[in-house]
Amino acid sequence: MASVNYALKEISCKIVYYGPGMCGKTTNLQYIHQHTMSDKRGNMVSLATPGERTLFFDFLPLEASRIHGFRTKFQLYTVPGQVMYNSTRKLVLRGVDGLIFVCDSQWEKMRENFDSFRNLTDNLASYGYSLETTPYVVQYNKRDLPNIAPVEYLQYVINPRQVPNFEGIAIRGEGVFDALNAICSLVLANLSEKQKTGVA
Ligand SMILES: Nc1nc2c(ncn2[C@@H]2O[C@H](COP(=O)(O)OP(=O)(O)OP(=O)(O)O)[C@@H](O)[C@H]2O)c(=O)[nH]1
Ligand SMILES: [Mg+2]
Repeated sequence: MASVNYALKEISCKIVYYGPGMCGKTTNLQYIHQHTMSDKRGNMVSLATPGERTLFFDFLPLEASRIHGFRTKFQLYTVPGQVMYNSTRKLVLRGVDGLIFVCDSQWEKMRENFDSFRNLTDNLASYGYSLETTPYVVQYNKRDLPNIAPVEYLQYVINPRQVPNFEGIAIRGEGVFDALNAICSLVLANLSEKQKTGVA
């Protein structure tokens, strides 16, 4: 969970990109890395197979502006989408503060999207977390491809809770910062609410 260091006046939050294999999670992080001022980010660490599939995770630390005098840091992670790496996905979720669920918009990926979303729910539950209490947004990626489902359909299948959703073309950066900004705001609002009620 988010850590607040009063001595250093620093808040640190963990954001995880989740979704099926090849939906574009790593591509989101690469775009953010390439389009963030170097003094606002650390190095991106990617542990990938030779075929560029995420093997363990990607990691990118970012620094946002000060809020009430506190330096705000976001640690961005991706999970490996391949079904066989579930124990790693579970590990990456530990201590998550907010999620971006990345969907592959292509019709033929619908089952994988759905299974990945269910897998996310199960893995959160193994820590006693849930999507009721963990802020998340949805990014419908690959909107540039020809065989894609309409957003209304994706909303029906993946997003019955109607959380904020964004169309994305991560290879061109479309929808990448929209989704990131939205989840960062939700995470900070959630943290502030928890502090007020004394939960955090
Ligand atoms: N056409 C298109 N291709 C995309 C888009 N986003 C990502 N890709 C491509 O999809 C492939 C997989 O992207 P990754 O970002 O590696 O996918 P991932 O979700 O990290 O996959 P895993 O690490 O296996 O879970 C790459 O070839 C990307 O260039 C997009 O918006 N449109
Ligand atoms: Mg990846």
